[in-house]
Amino acid sequence: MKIQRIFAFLLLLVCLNLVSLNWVCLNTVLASSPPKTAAVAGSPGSGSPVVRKIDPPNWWVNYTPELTLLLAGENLSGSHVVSASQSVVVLGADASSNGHYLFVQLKVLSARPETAQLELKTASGSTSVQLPLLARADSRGRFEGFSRDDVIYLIMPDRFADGDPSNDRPPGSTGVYDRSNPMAYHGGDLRGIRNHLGYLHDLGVTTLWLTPVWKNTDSDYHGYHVVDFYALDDHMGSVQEYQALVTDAHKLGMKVLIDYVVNHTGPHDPWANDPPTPTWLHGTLAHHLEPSYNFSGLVDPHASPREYLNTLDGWFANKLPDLNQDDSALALYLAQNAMWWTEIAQLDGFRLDTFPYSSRQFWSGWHKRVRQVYPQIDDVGEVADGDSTIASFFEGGRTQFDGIDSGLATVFDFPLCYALRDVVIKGASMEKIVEVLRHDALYPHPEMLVTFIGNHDDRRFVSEAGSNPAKLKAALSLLLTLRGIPQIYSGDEIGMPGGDDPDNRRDFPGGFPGDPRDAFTASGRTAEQQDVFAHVQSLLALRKNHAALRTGKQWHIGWDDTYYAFLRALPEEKLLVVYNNAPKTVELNIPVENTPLETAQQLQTVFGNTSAELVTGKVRVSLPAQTMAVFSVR
Ligand SMILES: [Ca+2]
Ligand SMILES: [Ca+2]
Repeated sequence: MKIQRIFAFLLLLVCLNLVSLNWVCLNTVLASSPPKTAAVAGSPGSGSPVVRKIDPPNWWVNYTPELTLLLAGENLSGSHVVSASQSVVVLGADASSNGHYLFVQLKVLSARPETAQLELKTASGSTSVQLPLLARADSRGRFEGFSRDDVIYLIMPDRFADGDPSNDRPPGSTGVYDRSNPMAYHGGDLRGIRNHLGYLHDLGVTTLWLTPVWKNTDSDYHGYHVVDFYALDDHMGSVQEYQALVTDAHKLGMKVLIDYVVNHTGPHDPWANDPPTPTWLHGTLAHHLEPSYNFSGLVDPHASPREYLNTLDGWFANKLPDLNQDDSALALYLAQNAMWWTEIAQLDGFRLDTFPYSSRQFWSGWHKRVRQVYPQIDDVGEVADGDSTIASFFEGGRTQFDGIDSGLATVFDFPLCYALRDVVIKGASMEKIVEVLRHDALYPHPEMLVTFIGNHDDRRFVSEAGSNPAKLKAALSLLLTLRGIPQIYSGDEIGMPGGDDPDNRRDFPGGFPGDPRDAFTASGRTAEQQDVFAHVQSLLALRKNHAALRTGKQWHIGWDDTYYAFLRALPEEKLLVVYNNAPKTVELNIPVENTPLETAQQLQTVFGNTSAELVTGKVRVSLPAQTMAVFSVR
């Protein structure tokens, strides 16, 4: 059994390497059991069948009962597909009209790991392909998603740390490696992240979200222009490197989310010119809809397709081939792909890119398929809209007017992000934050919202007009005490500056050969960086030590234009958080009659350099400009 596993794993490694080189595992093992055959649609080609790529390159036993392979190559029309194994049954096969693609539907009956062999025969010849069927790793305690106990840390791997300079200029890459060019590769990779897990653990984050690590072309260092859904980018490292990163993260009690991009492919994906089915894409390179980035038509029960067609079917940035996930073959391909990455790398969840731009019917089916195998897995969707009525619409857990439950566990809280920036940086009224929170009833699970003050698409918080490190610390104070699952953008914890994209994606200091300072270490941080770092670290420790800050119900206690006081309450613990947004010290007298604080006897400071007292039905507290204090309530 163990030897079979090792053999299958070694074979997989060989396959993964060969697939990335546009070759495929060819097999000379003879069939030992009666073959199962299926007729293949399409007209015979002129030469022998050639298979260059198999998606997925392997599968697992005791996993899904059925599997559909997408083979890519030449002369695949008119094939018969024959399985050499009794435990793998060919249910059917369909070739694209040009013979470049072949879908093969399989039933996997194997109880033990094996390498399935499929023979493809046409009138002009034959070839065979191998499909390793592996044993699943122990899944106990895995695939459980994220929770309110987590804090997510967003990493753009190319800009975090270069742990392997040998992959900075991978052979065959058309990308430029140039650290002085903000639009080029800078050398960061998976090993670089793995090398700094200690730093992240020490900071206190629990979950890593890496921007996409799949294969891209040109200088698409950011990873969002995927050209192969089953390959890691050579700049990032190998699948084994990915597995090692996740394994080491898990050992530290940290989770890893995959950034999943299925609305579109990269402009150089082979599918752009040669799709596997006629309806694989919305339109063609020459004829497609212009994009729209407006979601209002999608959430409006009175809207006609005119109001949302360009949002759903338009080509993002007018250049990224828009996948038509309503093509049933593509929908299945993407669900299998999500399962494959989850299993191969033992991932904990998904960040779903450009969520509203794919059909809700697709997402609903995708979630059903993925959750049949991983019932606990969580995901967070990018719905980049500051309007809570729009953002909330996409959260799953209920059927909307269209009869569809998207299945999505939660969304990023863009409304709160924008409110925090307006309030803390520009001095907008605190009412803005209270108003966002007032809309929580629109969400089935507002407590699961992923909250943040910035990401890789926004100008750095500290570099917004009117911002400074003190305001960054103030915003982080609120972020890490308000309801939700906080997400921190790598570098914000040391106050990294940066303007609009791509300046907001500067290299993390110390992650790269020759860096003059190493901000991963206390001694390598400037006094200003250390000040922000220590602030974030202490807030994360506070959050870890006080369950009420993670899972307690949030109650408004008082607010005006410049302050906000709220309670985070569990039956066993209550914490009062008071934040002063004014540019000066204020003396607050906050009435608590008819609030859960009414019967409180004593307030004990657990964060901040001030004290508070309860005097005749009021909380009396003095707070310096743009600071927060947290009090334990007795
Ligand atoms: Ca590198
Ligand atoms: Ca789309």
